[in-house]
Amino acid sequence: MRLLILGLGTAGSKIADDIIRPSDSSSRCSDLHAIAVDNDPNVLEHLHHIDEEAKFYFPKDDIEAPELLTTRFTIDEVKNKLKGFDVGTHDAVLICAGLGGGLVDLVPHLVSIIRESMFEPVFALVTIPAEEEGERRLIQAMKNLYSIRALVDGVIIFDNQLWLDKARGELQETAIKKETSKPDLFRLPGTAEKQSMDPYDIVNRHIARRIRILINAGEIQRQAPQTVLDSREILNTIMGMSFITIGFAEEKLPDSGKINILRQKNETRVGRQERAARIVKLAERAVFREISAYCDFSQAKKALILLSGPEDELSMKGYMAVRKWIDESIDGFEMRSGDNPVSARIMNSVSVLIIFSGLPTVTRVQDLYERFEHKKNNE
Ligand SMILES: Nc1nc2c(ncn2[C@@H]2O[C@H](COP(=O)(O)OP(=O)(O)OP(=O)(O)O)[C@@H](O)[C@H]2O)c(=O)[nH]1
Ligand SMILES: [Mg+2]
Repeated sequence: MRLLILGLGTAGSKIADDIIRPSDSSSRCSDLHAIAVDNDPNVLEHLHHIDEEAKFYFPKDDIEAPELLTTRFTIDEVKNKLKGFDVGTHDAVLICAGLGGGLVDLVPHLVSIIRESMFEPVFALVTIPAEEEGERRLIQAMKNLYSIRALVDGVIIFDNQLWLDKARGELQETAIKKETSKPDLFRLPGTAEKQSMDPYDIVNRHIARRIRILINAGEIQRQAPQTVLDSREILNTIMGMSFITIGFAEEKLPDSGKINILRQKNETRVGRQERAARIVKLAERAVFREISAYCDFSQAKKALILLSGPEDELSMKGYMAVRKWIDESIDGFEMRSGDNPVSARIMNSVSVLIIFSGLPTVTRVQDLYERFEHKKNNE
């Protein structure tokens, strides 16, 4: 898919940078362009994949004072950059931002600039702040969310609370592994290695991984899929569909040394059953545990299922079972699905990605909404 990605603020810029990061497996890189706007020069400096001339520094005070001339000219600079792309260069525009931050306030300006000169649908990818960030940010985030929803063609929601918890868990796990793998002799008490990895970086990787899988779906491949899902179908699933969540679960396959034994096993009835069960389990994990934000997907209007992995591993039986389950679970009648066979040398894992769209709300948003509504009523 050809995407123009606009990263606003620290969260948005970092997510945009991660989405366009070239991957070792992606020789068939699609047409991606990214622009970053932030009020922290240090953040802009450390974006590795976005072109220098696509990074815009926007001082904080200027954003808060829309009447300032400096505000106008920074917006004009971004506008010129956007207008520099030929009509038809992209299939869609994706605006990434952290709700509750400062730069998210630019969304209305930018959407109107985009609508002036482009026909492409505009989507937002937003993060909901974690509880520890305090009530003020949470309330601001809710306001931002509802105003953005009215302006764009769909809002993909990631819950930072859920994903930070997961990221912290992952960091702890690696720390423990490191600790136990070191011989006692070398362990110096009190000098544990400094955790250099920011949990947000892990969260951003999880977010980017989901978007990249979608971007790559339907690209020209050496191995033909049984059911093709192209960019148009992905966009049709999310277009005009309010709140959107993305579930994704992946399982590594045994390394190539074992592949021959695996092949033989694949031919057996037990092997076939195991492969089908793997797909079903991954789908359940994607929906119940590894989803961008928990939601009641029985309220979804549309859904999309995408299987990726080595062709031999993409069990048709498993695929059909997942299709039936999702189709019967959602409220609407539009469900799309497809597979993305990838050579085992490039991707030694199987994954299931599931999109729910047309959600009237998601669990955390509903929770925040009820909490703050109640508070407002008591005031
Ligand atoms: N997923 C993710 N969320 C982030 C990251 N950094 C910040 N956030 C979240 O995004 C929200 C907005 O923060 P920023 O993106 O820094 O906001 P901003 O637009 O740069 O504006 P400031 O508040 O002035 O920094 C925060 O409340 C966090 O919940 C990040 O790297 N990844
Ligand atoms: Mg910031």
